[in-house]
Amino acid sequence: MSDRRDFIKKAALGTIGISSVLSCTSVTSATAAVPVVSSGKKGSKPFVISTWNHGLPANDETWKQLKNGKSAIDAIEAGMRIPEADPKVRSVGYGGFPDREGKVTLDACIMDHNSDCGAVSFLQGIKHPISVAKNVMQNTPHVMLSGEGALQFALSEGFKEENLLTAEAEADWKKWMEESKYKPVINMENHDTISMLVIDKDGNISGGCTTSGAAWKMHGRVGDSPIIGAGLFLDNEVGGAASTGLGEAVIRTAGSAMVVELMRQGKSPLEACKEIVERIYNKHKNHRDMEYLQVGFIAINKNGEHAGYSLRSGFNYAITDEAEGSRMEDATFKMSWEE
Ligand code: SD4
Repeated sequence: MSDRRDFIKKAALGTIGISSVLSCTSVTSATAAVPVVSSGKKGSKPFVISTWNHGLPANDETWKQLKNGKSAIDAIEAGMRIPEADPKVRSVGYGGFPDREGKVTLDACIMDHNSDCGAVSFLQGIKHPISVAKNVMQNTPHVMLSGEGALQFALSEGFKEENLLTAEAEADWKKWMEESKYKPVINMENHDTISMLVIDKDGNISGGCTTSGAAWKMHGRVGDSPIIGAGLFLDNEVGGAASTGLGEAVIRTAGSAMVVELMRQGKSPLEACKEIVERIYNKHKNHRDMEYLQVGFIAINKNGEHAGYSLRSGFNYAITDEAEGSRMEDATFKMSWEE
């Protein structure tokens, strides 16, 4: 256990190369050391927000598509395909870390302003789960398809089956197998889902989420990201929320749905994210997951106010609007990794 704790602490301090903590804080402008309180900001329309550094190129693509008159759903899909296709992004799509058996298994969902939604979970061999999720929404009577059924559906829709395990990810998996003796390692640097929320020019809210989930997970494990209400939720009358981090904790607390409900009751996006992170902390402070627990939320409301808040330090998100273009913001957080 102590080895793992040391590993997590080192990761939080930015001493491990593959750490998203490292990559995120290093790119985040001059404010890296001091978290920015992000609340009460009135965004213009359209407005795009997404998790982590890989959110920047995704936001840019989504923004371009919105400006070209594409629907928010098509724009979200186009944006999320960027990190899905990038082998350097080790937590989404092609190049994502595999599970314990060396299989890359993917989760994704998408939701529009009419509360229509689609999702895929435990999907293998298809590089763009966000697109399959969109097709589930648009071309089936269902919300979620999983595993072999999701793959068969994707193939029937013309998607191509391909190997998603890159040589680099395979090498990391083999190394992990040696050192960790097949135990799961769940912590921040293995948790870099991209979740995105969009307000279109008409003020309508949509969102999406795509991930390879927790690295080295058990085969068959599905996280929060494809689950409407956990990894993503929106109500066009109120706002939207999406998560990143340990999916088990977010599922246990219906995280994103709860953030939206708190906004419905009048909380700001920051207040709502903070309250749910506090709730997750309270439910987990004596739980076996606590030593490596990290969760973060992004949220927007109908006024275009936005926020990001996480349990522990190191979470950031990309925002894009007309006035300032695309940039990163550090989320405020409850506690450091040392606490
Ligand atoms: C999961 N929540 O599968 C996802 C992973 C993640 O940032 O969010 N990474 O548990």
